[in-house]
Amino acid sequence: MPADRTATHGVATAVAHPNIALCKYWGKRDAALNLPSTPSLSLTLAPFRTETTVVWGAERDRVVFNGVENTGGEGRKIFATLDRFGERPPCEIHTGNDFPTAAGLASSASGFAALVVAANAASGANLSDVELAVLARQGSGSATRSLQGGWVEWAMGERDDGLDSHGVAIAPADHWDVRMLVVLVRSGPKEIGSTEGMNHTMRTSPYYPAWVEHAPKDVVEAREAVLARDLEKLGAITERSALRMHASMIAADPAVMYWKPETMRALEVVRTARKSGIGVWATMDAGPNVKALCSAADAATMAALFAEASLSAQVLHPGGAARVVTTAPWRETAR
Ligand code: 2P0
Repeated sequence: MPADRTATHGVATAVAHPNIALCKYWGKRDAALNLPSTPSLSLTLAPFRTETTVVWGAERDRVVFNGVENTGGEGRKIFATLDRFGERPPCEIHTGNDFPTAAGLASSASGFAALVVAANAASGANLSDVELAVLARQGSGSATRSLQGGWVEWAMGERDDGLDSHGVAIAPADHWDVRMLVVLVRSGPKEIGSTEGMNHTMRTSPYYPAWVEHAPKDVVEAREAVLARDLEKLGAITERSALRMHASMIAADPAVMYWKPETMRALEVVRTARKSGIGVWATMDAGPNVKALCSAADAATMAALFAEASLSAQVLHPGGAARVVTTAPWRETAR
């Protein structure tokens, strides 16, 4: 959906928070349009954030990531996303995360959400929220959920063109004051990227059809639990969605196995705490790190329990939508 007109020059900076799925996305029904095989449901989380500046009209296409020029292939998806805004001049992207990148902490979600919001402002394309959510999805599926704050559902959609498959807020960040603890087991990049991992699971796992069959019901029930602020119900769905997703990848041939010994240790802390009466449930993404969902009141106790097991946890809380923080008229600057 190229815009009719975009600016020749413009600069804008946007911020976005990552999101963690409570009901996971793992697999694509259309690879070209990046349409998912299942619906998913997530919580956008602060204070982790990506900040991205788009210079629309630069000497050449260039990406500077955390202060270092990116000369690898990662820029390809970024510029493909900018191409979808319509005819464009060369662009410079300055982007950075204040949390580990590509470690299963949803950096591509906040990254592509911040990118499309900044590009929309810098280019003057003035696309609607839905148009931006579709562009973010094409960049990286989970990014369509980081455009919105709080509790977000991403429908599979029914249309072949995918225009009905994008993140939609079901409740704002202040609807429910829960906490997500991130237990950082490894901060380096994951061994297998999400896209590759899910494509391989789709092709080779005999458990993949079962994953796809059961996921939609989880999303319906999770939505009800969010709206009713029923942590026990949401927690149970959250943990089983993550474990079923991992079961489908572990059953791939060869297995996609993100788990490390500390992963098991963190999961054991969660299970033991739950047996002792604390309302806490685990989730995991495409990496060995464990996230634990609990009430605001139990977050400090859970952080202490992880510390006792020699695991360090950061406490995140519901965060707001992706947003423009500054725009500036273009001017030539010395580089
Ligand atoms: C999720 N993940 O729902 C799931 C759970 C990882 C595990 O979305 O191929 O970077 O770019 O659409 O969004 C990570 O995959 O994948 C992801 P692409 P993406 O959060």
